[in-house]
This record gives sequence, structure tokens and C-alpha cells, in this order.
Amino acid sequence: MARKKISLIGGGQIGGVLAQLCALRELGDVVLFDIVEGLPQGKMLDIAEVGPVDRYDVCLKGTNSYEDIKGSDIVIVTAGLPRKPGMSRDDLIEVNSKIMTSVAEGIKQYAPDSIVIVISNPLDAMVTLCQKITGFPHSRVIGQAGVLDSARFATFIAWELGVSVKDVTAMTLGGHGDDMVPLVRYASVNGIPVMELLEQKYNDKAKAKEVMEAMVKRTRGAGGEVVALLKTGSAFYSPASSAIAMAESILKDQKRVLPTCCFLQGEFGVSGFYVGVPAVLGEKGVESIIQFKLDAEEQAMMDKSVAAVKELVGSMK
Ligand code: TXD
Repeated sequence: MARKKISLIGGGQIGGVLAQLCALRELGDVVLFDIVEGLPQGKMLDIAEVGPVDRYDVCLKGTNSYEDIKGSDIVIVTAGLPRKPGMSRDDLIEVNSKIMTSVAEGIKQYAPDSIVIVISNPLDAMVTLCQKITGFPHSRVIGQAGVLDSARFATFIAWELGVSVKDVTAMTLGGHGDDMVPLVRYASVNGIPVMELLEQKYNDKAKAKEVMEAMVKRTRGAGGEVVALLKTGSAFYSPASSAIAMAESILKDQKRVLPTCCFLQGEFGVSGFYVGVPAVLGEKGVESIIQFKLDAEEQAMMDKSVAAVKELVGSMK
């Protein structure tokens, strides 16, 4: 059986970590593409040379030629500029649309059967554009945002409650912007509602609500918090790990349920737009979207987030 092939478009901060994670997990052979000469070649040589230490054995190639992505099972796109302090993700739309256009054309020509995971910001708009240009079925063009936003939410909950991050489940829906929807009602520690645990901890419903609201706010601004600290770029370890979880579910047909930026056709009351929702990811890409009832408050937040996505996507035309 042939090995899987993963191509990474964009060899910057996230691209480099993606390549290393693919190697460490032996997900398949990896191609790292960038327009900067030497950058992807240098990074792949660097990662390849430590195979004997980390004990992975995969082919790692850096390239400036789209031809090398031929036969890819998965393509992960990080090409594009990251934010600087004070910028919103949406401020990147003009420059990153141009980059995404050329990238999507390359994928369409050289990896027509691949499943594409977009990471570049502004995420919801870049996924939309990538699907339009490739013309691939919507199930094969998706975006990574929700795995990371959810992980951030879960991390803050674990810290607050003093429990292992491994035992917290939390999820965010909606667009990858400041209006994302962290689902408080479904956040749990091994199935026990987080709100119940917060109420126990503080013995005060109002205080528990206040603490949760602060965690929701921090989750919404978590990308910006990292940008403000780094000053020269945005988060890169966490988006890479998050996309790898999605890629692994697809490559190994694990059918994990992961919050994914998916094209909706009526689900959650949304039609014709890419928005973050829980999806089953398997060998065909998005195999189904998991729907469930939102209460009035959650639906209102979702509607607000979707309105922001619509405005963003509309501004691209
Ligand atoms: O969760 C998420 N979705 C995200 C997304 C979380 C954090 C950051 N996210 C976004 O990912 C960020 O706002 C950026 O739009 C992308 C990539 O972030 P990264 O930190 O990796 O940016 P870098 O280090 O600047 O790398 C971008 C690379 C760089 O090497 C450029 O030379 C390359 O993109 N680039 C291109 N590659 C291929 N083709 C073209 N046209 C091109 N233009 C630039």
C-alpha cells in the first residue's frame, strides 16, 4: 500500500510545525511548499536530519514548485500573512485573498483529488475562496479554527477548576472571529457540567456566571492575546496541532467529531456559507455534520457570528 502524501502550502511558522508533527506521527510523506526560495528546503532538511533521533522514517521534501504536490491525499494551507498587534483577522483579507487565489489554482491543477484544510486567515473567507477557485466538492475543502478555539476554551476551564486538560470537553461554534460561540451549556469535566462545578466551587451562582463569562471572553480574544505577546506573528504551535488532529482523522478514517469550518446547507439555520460546526471527519473529508438544538441565547450568538461571516465574505467580492 502506498504511503499517504501530505502537502503543506506555506512554509512559515505554522507550516514548519505542521511538517514536524507529520513526521513525528509518521502520517505520511510530506511536501512543504513556499514561494521563498530555500525556506521550505531548509526546514525540511532540518526536520529530516533528526529522523534518526526522533525515529521517524518518512520522505520530507521542501519545494518552490507546485508540481511536487502531485498525488497529495491532503493539502494544508497556511500561506498568507499573519496578524500584527492591534490588527483583526479581517484586516488580512485583501492581501491573503490574492495569495489564496494563486494557492487554490496550484492545488486545483496539481492535487485535484486532495482534501484541503485551510488555516490562513481570515479563516471563513479563505476557505470560501479556496473552494470557489478549486471547484472541489464542499466536503473536500474545510477550515481549521474550531479545534483550536475549543481547545483554548477547554484549557481555561481546566486551569480554573484545577483539573487535567485531558478531562475537559468544550466546543466553540460559528466563525473564527470575535463573535465565535463558546458553548457553555455543553462544557463538561468527564460529562459533569462545568457550570455545576463552578457553582460548587464558589457557592454562588452569580460569581460562577461571572467566572464563566470571563473564560468565554478570553477564549474569543485568545488569538489576539498571543499576538500581543509575540509582537511579530500569531499563534503557531496550537493551530498546527489542531489541523493535524483533523488531517489524522481524515487520513486514518477515524471519523472523529471535530469542530470544523464546513459549508452549511440549512444546518443550524445557515445556508450557503462556511461556518464552524461539529463534523465527522473521515476518508471522504466531511462525512456528516452533527446537528443539535441550540437554546435561544446560543442561537442568537450563532446568528450574530454568522452575520459577521457573511459580511466578511461579502467584502471579498
Ligand atoms: O487557527 C487558525 N486558523 C489560525 C490561522 C491561527 C493562527 C494564525 N492563522 C493564520 O495562518 C495567520 O493569520 C496566517 O494567515 C496563516 C499563517 O500563519 P504563520 O504564522 O504560519 O505565518 P508566516 O510564518 O508568515 O507564514 C506564512 C508563509 C510564509 O512563509 C510566506 O512566504 C508564505 O506563507 N507565502 C506563500 N506561500 C505560498 N504561496 C504564496 N503565494 C505565498 N505567499 C506567502
